[in-house]
Amino acid sequence: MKNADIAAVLSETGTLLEIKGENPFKVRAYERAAESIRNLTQDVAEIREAGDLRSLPSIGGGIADKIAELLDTGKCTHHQELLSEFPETVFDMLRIPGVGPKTAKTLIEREGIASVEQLESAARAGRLRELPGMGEKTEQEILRGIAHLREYSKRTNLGLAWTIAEGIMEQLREDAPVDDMEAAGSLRRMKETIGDIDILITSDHPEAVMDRFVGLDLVAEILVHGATKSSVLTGAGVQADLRVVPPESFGAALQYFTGSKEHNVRLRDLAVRKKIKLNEYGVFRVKGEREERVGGRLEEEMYDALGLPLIPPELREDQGEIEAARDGQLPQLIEVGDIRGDLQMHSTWSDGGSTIEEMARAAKALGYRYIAVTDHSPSQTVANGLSVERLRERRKEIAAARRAIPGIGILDATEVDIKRDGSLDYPEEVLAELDFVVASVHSGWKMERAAMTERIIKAMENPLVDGIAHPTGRLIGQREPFEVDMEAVLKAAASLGVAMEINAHPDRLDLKDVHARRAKELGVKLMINTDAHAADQLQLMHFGVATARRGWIEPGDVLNTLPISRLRRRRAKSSRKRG
Ligand code: DGT
Ligand code: CA
Ligand code: CA
Ligand code: ZN
Repeated sequence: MKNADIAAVLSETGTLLEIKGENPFKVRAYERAAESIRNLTQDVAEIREAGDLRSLPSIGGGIADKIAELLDTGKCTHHQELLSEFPETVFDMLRIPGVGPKTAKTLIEREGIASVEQLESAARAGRLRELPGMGEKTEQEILRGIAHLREYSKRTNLGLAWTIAEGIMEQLREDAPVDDMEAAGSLRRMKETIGDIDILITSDHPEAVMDRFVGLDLVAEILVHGATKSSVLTGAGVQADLRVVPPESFGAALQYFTGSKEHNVRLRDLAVRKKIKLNEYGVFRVKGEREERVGGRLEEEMYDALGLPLIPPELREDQGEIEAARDGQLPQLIEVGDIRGDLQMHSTWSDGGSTIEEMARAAKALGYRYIAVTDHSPSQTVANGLSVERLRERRKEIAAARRAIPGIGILDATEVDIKRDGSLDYPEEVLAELDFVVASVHSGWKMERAAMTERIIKAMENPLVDGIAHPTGRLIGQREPFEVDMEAVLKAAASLGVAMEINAHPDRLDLKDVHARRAKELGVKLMINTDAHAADQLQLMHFGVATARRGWIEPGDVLNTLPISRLRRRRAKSSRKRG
């Protein structure tokens, strides 16, 4: 059993106990244990063999026994018993924004609701407003939540789709006769959600590759098994299409199947006017009745035939990239190699799974020159936020890590909570002691738009704030962004010189691509950070960089492409100027 599966069982146990109205400490213990397992970088099974599960953070005796049972049998009796007490769809209901354990309990016990469909019709019929703790507003919220969920459940988050596609390609590369292989479609464009995975290959033995593909372990259902195209449904519910194309058409097919459809339609219009024909087989010059093939092996040849430079896949959305290419105005997009440091991460001091030293070593191995350790502030009690005393205490460990690991700068930093009134969760003199401060909203999601906007801008006006983390608070497919006047926030960021984060975690990608692009237009500096809660999550940076690329961002727009000396100078200047 993988760590993620064990964490899921523990977290479900906590949720079911909460619905039952069990002791909150017990509920919390399961949630913490799940979080602790999720953040581990080592397999739980290995840890158990090496010693005692109880040595893990937040794992007590009772839970350790349940983990052992899971490792031995793949099941946990306690979890199974709890599951049997509730309708099978209880977790579907809980995924609806606006339905928490308390609401679920009321719905199940009072109304006998056992599915999302039943919930929807009850809400439509106005049957929920009479229930304790609910009202017409809750009813509307639930209906909106259901609609939102339906919209997102058709698509998969980029992070999951990426992992699945990499897994497929790795296995095919290992034991199938493939030559060229490339993921196309929205995945290559790095869209935040993916409808299906499209993989293209060339091969001398297409049937063998197809057989291997439909026989992969992760395949739950075979939709099509053909000689040149196969489609499967993976266990995670994501569809993957595999196409075999002739080598001389690989570039043409890659261009065609990368899309977007809108981008391709524009290209083909352009081609027609130049008496050129583009399709998934190649690019052809039309001479009367005859067509002369001018390319198709390489993707560049497709653009070259139109007199255009190759347009990076992330830009292919028909958002001005064709005009920019024509005018020689394509941006020099940022790359992962331009990033010199990661400016948001959590250590074991708050809710992270790795020590400061482990984070620093991992970052150094990635080639970074610095990191900012941004543990949470006190009001984040659930995330073990640091009191002023503990924040100062942490400084000793930072100093020790600096001595132990030369060659990487460790910024003594925080992710400080922006309170409801826009004030910050640490006093000024404490913020002034730090090397770097990002501020963010973690509470009061449902504030009015104007109030939320004012709240964030007030935080930015504090000269000790360097940047705003995950500026809209969204969790893709799980939680809507909060209401905020993004234009006003970005304008304030530009004039105050506060950086806006592109949070690289694939469930966040916040700012999103279009907001990043607008930020750049307004002259806002961005920072691309992983918000890693364990050392291995530092590798999520490329999702943030891809989102930045989709926002036309260049290295010069991004704070963490600068050397650390410039960051320090910037902070000193900003607090002098404004303070
Ligand atoms: P998705 O899967 O919904 O996230 O988005 P895509 O872009 O991956 O779309 P998909 O999988 O339907 O098709 C892959 C690419 O193939 C698409 O981006 C462009 C190309 N394509 C597919 N169907 C058409 C079409 O009817 N017309 C044109 N021009 N291109 C198409
Ligand atoms: Ca696709
Ligand atoms: Ca497709
Ligand atoms: Zn945060």
